[in-house]
Amino acid sequence: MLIKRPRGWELPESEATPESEFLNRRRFIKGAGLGAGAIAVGGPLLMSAGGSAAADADPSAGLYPVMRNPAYELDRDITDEMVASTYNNFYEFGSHKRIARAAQELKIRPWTVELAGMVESEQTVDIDTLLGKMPLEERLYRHRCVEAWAMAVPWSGFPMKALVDLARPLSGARYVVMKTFLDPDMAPGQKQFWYPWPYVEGLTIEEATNELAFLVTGIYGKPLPKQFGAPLRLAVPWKYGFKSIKSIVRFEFTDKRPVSFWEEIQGKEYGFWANVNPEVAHPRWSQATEELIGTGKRVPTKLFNGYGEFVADLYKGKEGERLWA
Ligand SMILES: Nc1nc2c(c(=O)[nH]1)N[C@H]1C(S)=C(S)[C@@H](COP(=O)(O)O)O[C@H]1N2
Ligand SMILES: [Mo]
Repeated sequence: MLIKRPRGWELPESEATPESEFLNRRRFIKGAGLGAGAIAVGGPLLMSAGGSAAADADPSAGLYPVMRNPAYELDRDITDEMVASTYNNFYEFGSHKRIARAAQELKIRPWTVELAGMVESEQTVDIDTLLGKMPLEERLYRHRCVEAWAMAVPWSGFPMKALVDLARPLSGARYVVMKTFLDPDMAPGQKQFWYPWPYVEGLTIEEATNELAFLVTGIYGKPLPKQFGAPLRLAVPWKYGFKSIKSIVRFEFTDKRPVSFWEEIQGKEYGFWANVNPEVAHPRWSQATEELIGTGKRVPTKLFNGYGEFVADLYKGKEGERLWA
């Protein structure tokens, strides 16, 4: 009722708002004194997909929506917002898909991010300061879970390269290790002592600075709902979904390859590289096709999840390694 306007993902590609007009409209909205609150209230109340309707206003709400970068095209429809928002993997809140409600317990402010290890000087950055510095944009990305389901969503965020530049790694650094928060009282899944909490993931510096590596802060034109890994999660769409770590509190630069969460639990099934490949089966199922959640459709899986043109060169000369899953 406040501002009736279609948002980017509600339009067919061909009708997407040209940049200039988009910016003018944002200026108009700001000028008219309608702040973040107005825009957030206009959207569907998916924050409360989990019930706790008092969904504390996210202080970053005024930053969204952000302009779409048209470089990343989809070959499928965007997944319905309610479907994507209620089908998540976030083991900190349960080892099944319906964790959206439980995940509302995640406290996302105050939130700081450490840039540590082999860097010129270690820093701890407040998330809202970080958001103010980083070049926010929207990207349509596919996401392919190793369990053979997939979605396609409009993430908002910034290239991971911008964060690596902010961190100023030393020349000897070869990997970036990322960690999720550790707070078993808030996230009951972390009381399951047989998992090696906190969740850890890693990329090489070359992967982290590849243009596709994206740090996500929003989705569907709004701040990231908690179940997606607010306030900061990774999206590396050419790799299986478990690499895309949620709710990150620390980036550590190192010269040693880390052992990631799933690799530690079951190294035979989940490796470090975990690039999508339809021809390399998981030990317990085929990776040839994937289910597009919410549609009842299965489609063929693509090498590198269809992103080979961006990332295949990263793996030249590494053919002897276990590059796939
Ligand atoms: N901290 C953390 N990050 C995580 C996970 C998790 O359980 N905990 N699950 C991973 C897996 S297996 C997938 S498929 C994606 C799911 O992201 P989505 O819920 O936004 O679709 O998050 C990944 N990141
Ligand atoms: Mo996954």
